[in-house]
Amino acid sequence: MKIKKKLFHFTEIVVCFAFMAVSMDAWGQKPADPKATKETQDLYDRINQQRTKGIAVGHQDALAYGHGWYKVKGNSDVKTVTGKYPKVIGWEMGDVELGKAYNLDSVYFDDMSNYIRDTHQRGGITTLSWHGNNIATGNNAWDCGQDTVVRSILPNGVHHREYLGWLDKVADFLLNLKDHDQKLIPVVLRPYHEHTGAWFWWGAKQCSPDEYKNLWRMTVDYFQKHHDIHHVLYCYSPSETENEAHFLERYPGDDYVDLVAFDCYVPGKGTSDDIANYKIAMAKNIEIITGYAKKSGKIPTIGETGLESVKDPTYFTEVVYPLVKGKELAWILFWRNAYEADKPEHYYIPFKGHPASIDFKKFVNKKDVFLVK
Ligand code: BMA
Repeated sequence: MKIKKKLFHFTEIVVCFAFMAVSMDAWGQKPADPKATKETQDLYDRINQQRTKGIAVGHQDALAYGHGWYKVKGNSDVKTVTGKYPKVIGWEMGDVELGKAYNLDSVYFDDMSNYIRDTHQRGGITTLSWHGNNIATGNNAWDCGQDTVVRSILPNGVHHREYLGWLDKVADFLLNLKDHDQKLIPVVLRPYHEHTGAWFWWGAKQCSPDEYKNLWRMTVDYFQKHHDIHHVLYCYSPSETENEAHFLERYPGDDYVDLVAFDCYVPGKGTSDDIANYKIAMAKNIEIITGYAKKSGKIPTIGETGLESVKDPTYFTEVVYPLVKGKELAWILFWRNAYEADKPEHYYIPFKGHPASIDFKKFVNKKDVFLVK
């Protein structure tokens, strides 16, 4: 009897360890790139731990400009309101492929590299998007009138060679991101985003699922094999999708992705009906990405979101927080606070004195919401 009891305990322990091993494995624990640098593995671990502690707050272009200001050293609209910096900062590389000194929103790439270094030193995380131009027409990323651009970029396409030249420029920028010890700063790249929509040349009406997957794989392979870039984690971020099958329709594969995300904004003018629809869309898409994350071991995060002009003064605590609380999402990135005089209403984080700033402070003071000093 006694012996039997002991055996039972032993079996229990074995089963328990086996279960732990399987569940740990399911969370990946490793970047998809087998040659990822140690710093990249560290970043991956930090992001993976972040999601278990709570959600980090991100803001696009946070250090370069904000509502009513441009290039003021040490400034950030998040900091003015809360006293701290966003833990995640998004940057945009559009126009780097043309060899320009500044991006499509007039942020100098040299400044961007310095801001990325500052963020890294502060223990923050950098995520990069790329609204690359339409190589076939010479217009911007939003020129989506053709359904042949992606095909023309892929191997044997008429623009293939020229496009590799564009990727070289992106690679140069990535390889220039170094800390004070000349070590490459690991970053999260979120290329060809919102592709389930049809407003960019890589969108759902502009290329087939296979063409999209091949574009993604070609880009990652070129960075890793031709440029030896191993300090990048890749984030797959469609716009809203209907279900997991839709989410995965253009997914390039687990070997090419580290984080799974989606972009979703409050639609229309931000009325209460629009906010109600946003809540439904957010809840559904959070379920899709966290569900897939659990199966695949990828890290779930919110690629882009926001309510333009933050018209609802309790948007952060009453709308966002209940949606993200306890969902194990690594971060939520709010879109930019434009500085341009002709875009006074284009902002997603309240600035000092804004009616939603008190609510934003309450949001960031929650114990499971994170900024950095
Ligand atoms: C859009 C707007 C544009 C901007 C672009 C790329 O959502 O904010 O004004 O140029 O993103 O950052």
